[in-house]
Amino acid sequence: MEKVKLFATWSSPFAKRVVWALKLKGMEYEIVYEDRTNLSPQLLMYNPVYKKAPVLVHNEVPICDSLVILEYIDEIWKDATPFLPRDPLPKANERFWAKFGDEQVLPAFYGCYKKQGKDQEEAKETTLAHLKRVEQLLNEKKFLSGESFGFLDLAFGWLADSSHPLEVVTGLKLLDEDSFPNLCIWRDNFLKIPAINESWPDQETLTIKLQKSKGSNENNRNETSSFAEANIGDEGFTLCYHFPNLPGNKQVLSSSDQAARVYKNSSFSPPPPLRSTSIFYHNATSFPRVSIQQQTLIDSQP
Ligand SMILES: N[C@@H](CCC(=O)N[C@@H](CS)C(=O)NCC(=O)O)C(=O)O
Repeated sequence: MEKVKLFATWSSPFAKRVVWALKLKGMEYEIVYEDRTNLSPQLLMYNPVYKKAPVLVHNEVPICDSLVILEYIDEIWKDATPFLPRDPLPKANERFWAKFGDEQVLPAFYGCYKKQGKDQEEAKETTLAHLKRVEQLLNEKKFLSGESFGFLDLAFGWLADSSHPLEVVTGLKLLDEDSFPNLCIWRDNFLKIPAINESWPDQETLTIKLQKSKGSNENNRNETSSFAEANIGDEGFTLCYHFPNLPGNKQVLSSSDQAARVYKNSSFSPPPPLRSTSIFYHNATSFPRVSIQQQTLIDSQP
């Protein structure tokens, strides 16, 4: 009996591709969520070199680094839904672009989210230049790997999955239909694949998560206080924001154009293994500047 365990941080672009791969192969697996800021001793034991998640543990043996894990999964469970071509040349080509995605496109894209002002402008320019290359690579193919979904689509899956939430949070439109028509169609095709569509987190939850961690990073502490609660389910977490100072309204949207799935009942009590922490969240657009002083969550930053 195969024993497959994945150590992952919640909503990580690297972890998600492994989850998608396992689902596409139809594998049963157990997932252990790691807190990025406080990785477990077990994770550190399994990945002593980089000390990062994800790590796949197959029959007690760890495999590290998400792109390496994808190839491993493809080779071990080769009968179901192959990801990489057998021919060495297209295979090398997919590996090359996957590396480009992780080393160039992903840091630039997330840089737009993490940076401000001039630095953000520079990150945007770099991102758009990289995206142009990916747009050309895609040409009019349905998938980055060709006419059927493959390794390169998994490698770039974070772009389909996170681009819209990142755009909502930053207010920057990066992947627009006029400049990147092929990529926009690809994003739609990607998100329609059942194994991906059914996986966490959904777009709305991811937006809330990114909004929250951006607010937390920005450390806006001097505003009207309020509080939020979170509920953790198998598919991620949902937040409920309470704004007692807003007339007649104790539940609000959590970001400019995305509604939190709100819990009406403020007597909500979180199930284990939640832990409490204080974070500060700045809702920049929909509401007056507000900080959230209490939040209950399990979390790991991507
Ligand atoms: N190249 C690695 C990157 C993994 C990575 O950056 N993981 C982050 C979470 S998204 C992490 O574990 N960070 C912990 C830390 O930096 O201490 C991969 O593809 O697996």
